[in-house]
Amino acid sequence: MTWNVEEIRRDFPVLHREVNGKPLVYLDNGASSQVPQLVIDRTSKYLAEEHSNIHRGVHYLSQNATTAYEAAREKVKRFINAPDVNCCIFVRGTTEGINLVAHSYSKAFINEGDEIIVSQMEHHSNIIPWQVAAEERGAKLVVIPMNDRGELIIDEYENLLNERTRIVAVSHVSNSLGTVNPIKEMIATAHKFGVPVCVDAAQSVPHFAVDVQDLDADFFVFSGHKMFGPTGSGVMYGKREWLDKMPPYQTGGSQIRTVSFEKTTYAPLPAKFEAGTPAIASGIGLGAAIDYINSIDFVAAAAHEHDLLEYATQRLSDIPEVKIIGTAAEKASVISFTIEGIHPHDIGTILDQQGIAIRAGHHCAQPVMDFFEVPATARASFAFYNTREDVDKLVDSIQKVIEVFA
Ligand code: C6P
Repeated sequence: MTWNVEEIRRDFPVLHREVNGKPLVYLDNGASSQVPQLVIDRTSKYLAEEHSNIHRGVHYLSQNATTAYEAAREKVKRFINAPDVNCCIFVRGTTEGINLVAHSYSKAFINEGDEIIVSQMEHHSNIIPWQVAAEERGAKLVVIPMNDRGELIIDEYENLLNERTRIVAVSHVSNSLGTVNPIKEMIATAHKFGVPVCVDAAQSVPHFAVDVQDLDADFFVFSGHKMFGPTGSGVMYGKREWLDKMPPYQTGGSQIRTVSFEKTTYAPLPAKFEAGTPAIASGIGLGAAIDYINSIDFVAAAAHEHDLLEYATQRLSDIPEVKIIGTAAEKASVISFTIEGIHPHDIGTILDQQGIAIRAGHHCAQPVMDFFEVPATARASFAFYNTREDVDKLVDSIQKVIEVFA
């Protein structure tokens, strides 16, 4: 099946607006992807007709909302092929999900002298929670290095694993470089040492199908707003063998079995990790985003994105002043680049005047910037609704930026 990008674009209302008097060219999907009408409609239907608190009401609306929210959890289960719906914990996003794992897992399993492995290309959300956990537990953070192309050095990773390693936390796809890590192999290697792996999947789920059982991931965390869903939605999947032994991250309403002033006992999964009223509309919206992904040809979408990546890489490589940061053999549709003598913020600002949205900055990955000895990069990140014409506009505008600064 060929990819009909024009038809797909009709599903996303925002793509048809103008910005600064120019048709919007949205190339900041790594930060947040756009939302299809289906998700907008489902979320507003909930807010207009179904809104109520969940898991606690005997009245019609509450039961209805509970059913819709739990149906979204079922969709999540099928989307990642989780073995058990109750191991899919709703969170506000990847950041909250990783904080949950780092806090709760480290309390149960990490002690003085233990080691936590992260990688050099991690987003701050997959560094700092582990750094804090290491400080609190007297453990050490160990870092998998990468090469000049922005690929993890797998031989070094294998050497870092040892009997002190308690967990590996690594991204599936790097947000700043686009690198797709060999996560299945990395998990298999960690498991030889009996070590679980927490996968930051924020940048993989929007681009290709995932299967947590095939990967054998112990924890798998992602955000709804990067996969065509609303902000405030996200998922932390964990294997039951770990989740059952981990203490709650937050405590309060909805997650208990019994409470007295002497002692509290906790509800079974998933409630144990879902204290308080959740982001109900966002969770239902995430379910609708999964419906949307299921309604399109996701394999053809990935092929289309790959074509955009190759085309953009080729066109940007033809500009001598442009340097692409991150040239891994396996990449998702993310291109970071610098232009000699021009700060990425200036690039981003001038492109914005042309209606082109990219991201400029350190992308919450300062260790990556340090490695490549740049303060920041400009980053174009593509989704399946982008076109070769978007790439042409990006390239033309970059040429103009270079002329302005010449
Ligand atoms: N990256 C980007 O522009 P939240 O903000 O919780 O939804 O996701 C955090 C996060 C964690 N891991 C990775 C790999 C990410 O890319 C992100 C978010 C955005 O690249 C905002 S910094």
